Amino acid sequence: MAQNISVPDIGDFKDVEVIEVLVKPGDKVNKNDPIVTIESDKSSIEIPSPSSGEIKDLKVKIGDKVSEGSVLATIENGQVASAPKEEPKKESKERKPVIEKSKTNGNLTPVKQVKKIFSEPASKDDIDPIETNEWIESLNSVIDNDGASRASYLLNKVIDQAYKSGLVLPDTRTTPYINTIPPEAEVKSPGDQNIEKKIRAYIRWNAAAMVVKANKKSSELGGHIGTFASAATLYDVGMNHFWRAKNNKFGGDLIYFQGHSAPGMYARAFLEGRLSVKQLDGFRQEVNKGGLSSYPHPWLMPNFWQFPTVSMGLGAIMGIYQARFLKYLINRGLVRDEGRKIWVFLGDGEMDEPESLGAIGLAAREKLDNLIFVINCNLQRLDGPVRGNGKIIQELEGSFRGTGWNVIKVIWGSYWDQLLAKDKTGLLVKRMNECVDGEYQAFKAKGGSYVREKFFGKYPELKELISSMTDKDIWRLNRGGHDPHKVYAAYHAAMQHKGSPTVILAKTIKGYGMGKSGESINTTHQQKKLDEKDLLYYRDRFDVPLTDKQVKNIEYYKPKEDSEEIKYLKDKRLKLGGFIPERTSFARQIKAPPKDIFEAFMKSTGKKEMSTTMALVRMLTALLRDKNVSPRLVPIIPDEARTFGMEGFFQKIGIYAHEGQKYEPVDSEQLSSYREDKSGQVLEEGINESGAMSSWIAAGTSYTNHDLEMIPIYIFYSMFGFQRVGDLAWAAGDSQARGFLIGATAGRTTLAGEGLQHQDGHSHLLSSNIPNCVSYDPTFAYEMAVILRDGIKRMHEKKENIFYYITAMNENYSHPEKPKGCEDGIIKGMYLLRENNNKGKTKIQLLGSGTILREVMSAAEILSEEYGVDSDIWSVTSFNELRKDGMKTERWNLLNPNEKRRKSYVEECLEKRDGPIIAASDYTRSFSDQIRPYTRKAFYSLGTDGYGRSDTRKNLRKFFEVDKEHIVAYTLSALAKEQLIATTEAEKAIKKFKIDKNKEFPTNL
Ligand SMILES: Cc1ncc(C[n+]2csc(CCOP(=O)(O)OP(=O)(O)O)c2C)c(N)n1
Ligand SMILES: [Mg+2]
Repeated sequence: MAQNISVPDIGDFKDVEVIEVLVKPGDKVNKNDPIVTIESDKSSIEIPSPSSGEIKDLKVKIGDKVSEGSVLATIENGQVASAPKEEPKKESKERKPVIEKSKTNGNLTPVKQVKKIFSEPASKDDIDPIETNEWIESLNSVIDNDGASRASYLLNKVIDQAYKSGLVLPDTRTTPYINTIPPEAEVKSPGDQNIEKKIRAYIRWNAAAMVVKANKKSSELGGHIGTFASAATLYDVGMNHFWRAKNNKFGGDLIYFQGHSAPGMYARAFLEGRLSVKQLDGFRQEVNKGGLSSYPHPWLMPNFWQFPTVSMGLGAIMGIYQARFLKYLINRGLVRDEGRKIWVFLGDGEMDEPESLGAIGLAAREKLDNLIFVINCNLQRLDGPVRGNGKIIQELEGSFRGTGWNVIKVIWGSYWDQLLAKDKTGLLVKRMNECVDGEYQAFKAKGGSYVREKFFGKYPELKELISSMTDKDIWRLNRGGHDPHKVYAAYHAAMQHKGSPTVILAKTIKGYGMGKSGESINTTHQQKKLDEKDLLYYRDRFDVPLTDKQVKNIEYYKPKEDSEEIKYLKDKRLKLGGFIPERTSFARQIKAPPKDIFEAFMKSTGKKEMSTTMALVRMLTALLRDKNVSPRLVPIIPDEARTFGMEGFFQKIGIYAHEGQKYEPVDSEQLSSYREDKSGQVLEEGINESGAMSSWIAAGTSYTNHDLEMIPIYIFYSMFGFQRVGDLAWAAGDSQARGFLIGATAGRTTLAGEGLQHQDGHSHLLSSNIPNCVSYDPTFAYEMAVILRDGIKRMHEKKENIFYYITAMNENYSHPEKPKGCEDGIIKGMYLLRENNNKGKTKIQLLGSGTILREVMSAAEILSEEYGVDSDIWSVTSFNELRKDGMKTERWNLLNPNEKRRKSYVEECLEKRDGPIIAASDYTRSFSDQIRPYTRKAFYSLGTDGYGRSDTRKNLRKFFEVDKEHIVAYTLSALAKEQLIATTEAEKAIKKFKIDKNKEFPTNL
């Protein structure tokens, strides 16, 4: 007797279209054979036959709309005919992924519950296809009976045995070019697909409209449409279902948005009512208040953006260290483990940056299962394909799997599921595997018939497989990253995964929906103009309810507040705790330590010599005694603790190690023994300045990301600081990171033996370019102490959004007592250290900074004793700070021609002092030259321009002409030039100190 085959429970869907009828009357079908395919949103579902039998009647045709219970066909001889309610239950019971503990490794999750192993078609290498099939069948039977973990265990055992027997092992870096999660293991989205589809369409439209509008105003303004167009689904599924905002109950997930997808985030915030039309209209017009920044810049939009990501690669490394820092805070007991996640969105082209992949090993090693990378693999970057001749997804899979990440590939959308299931030859996967990205890009640019010929056409069996599909059907075969169901399932799996970080490799189409104007073509990236025709196409493609006139006016679309879309969108965010992105801080200040904490450094060290690095380390030790400051200090070192004399910290506060210490250290008896600890405080980063800097940024922004003010102190070779990680330092400024960067072993001549690559003569100039970086080059311990305490006070007590760069040297010398009342001058950048007035004759103003100040002091003695020249000696702690003050003052004077002229601090210091100025430092002349315009006096600078080289300190200072002898000779010459002494005096000195007038300028040597 014929029985009905009906549509089973398909969730929230109603009136979904039949897009394929896969059987005809008279066909014999087996249980689970597909009968029809129905389409909802951009996902398709195949309806399987609930039993075996012969199809009698077809009740539907392509184009019909069906809902749960609709009869599709009748079947005869079926043991069980249609049982829409019960049968799926049985199905779901059968298909329920077996969640077992892995017997081989901890990496298996339900998503790995494969139901099918694709066997390749019999090839000439297969000498016994029947035996091959038996192996595959037995594996399938293990999967069915004991689950995937057991199957995986057995496979691993077989592989181990093969290895022992000396067999060549298969290359298992990559898996077939299909989705990691098979359809039957996908967790279904609970969302209302129809509403979500609409919301997504409006966001897409508004994002594009915003860019096009800005460009109508001026082509200078720029913007990107294609990137967000390719990533809209990836963001929307996260926003609707996964990303939990910060509120008073939860710390919030942290999302690093792909920089140039920013228009999409603004477009959503507009629907959420967080941004106005006026603000959208102000995209990339920020000079007047209220505009929107081109990319995520917390500096420019401090209540909105959290992470600057647009410099390719930095998001990846900063995200990894962010996840690590969160674990650090948890393991140190400073924040609760709430299961917060760090999501990092990246472009596939961006993955070529060394910073993108450079730290993935750390993420795996540290088992950062709070970290999820989503790589938007639209196969294109700016100029063209990312890997025209290869497959970026496979390449990245190999890299990430190789380091131990959980990899989830989301390559194909639901439309492909039934094709893959129908393909019994395995040829479809074979074809998917063999096509390169250059071809995949063309498939999406050239249409259905092209795909039929070029993709399916290669094998007759595949052509046959799609013979009943129209070109339009073929064109509709979607990519995983555009299928909200596939994306949901992947995100869900990533959220559940334990023990390692997850990367989701989502295949998308660049410029998705842009049609001829920019879909999947090489110029997509820079497409920022859409003409009327393009805009109308875009509207139609996504069904945006705007009239032609509204489209021509490039109006934004926002449904009414009480519309189901807006209600839905807001409700989803409400359930997830609030809006994202949003930048806030509820951190409490850290009370600066009492003034006397550094008392010991205010006194003379007498005969005892030490370097400023040593002094600094002692200060840190003192800070570790302050109960407010101590727990918040985050010392960060890239494998140079011993160089800086910080090995004592190992025992004292421990080195952070998420697994504690599994060995007895070789030096366990020593006080400085290498102690690793789960709650260790020191971040010992290894030889990894970019990683250390990323850790520093994470700690320096903890006040906003974790509402916990921390004091990171990152100590590095000054030459491997700004020069090496300059872009991260820039991002730190943008992020408003607070903390200390210590450029140790600083100076061109102070670090004597190390040579050209180590000797830094310009880091202060690099730091001076970062607007919110305050930098100092102190000479004496008391200066360092005053600066350090002031820094803690300004940044961590008063919460100023600045960070400090302080240089510390490794030259040992004795330190004098702090002169009275110089604190203010130390902080402003210069103070009078000493006056030599004994002869009461010609006078010179001598300015010195860092280690060269001591050469200046010696020179002053010689000048006084041997040449009768008096001097004032100024310790310049910061030429950079002096310049800032000078610039501001000069600007004010120019703006106020009628007002009484103001004096810069430099001018105030020097105006009543006689004689020309000689300024010397261990940095290039441009460092001290910065204050030249504000001194209003004859000014001569001495510095270390040129490449460093190894030699003794004395020889180096002679070479760069910053030793006391050169300072004396040049001073006398300057006085002669100013006609304050006879030229013969200068000539005599030059001769006396054997200064070679014919020596080349050091920059040429
Ligand atoms: C360090 C750096 N170099 C170059 C750029 C300029 N740039 C911006 S986007 C882009 C292409 C990005 O391609 P991809 O990462 O694949 O992202 P998609 O737009 O395709 O999603 C380039 C080169 C940049 N922003 N940062
Ligand atoms: Mg790309």
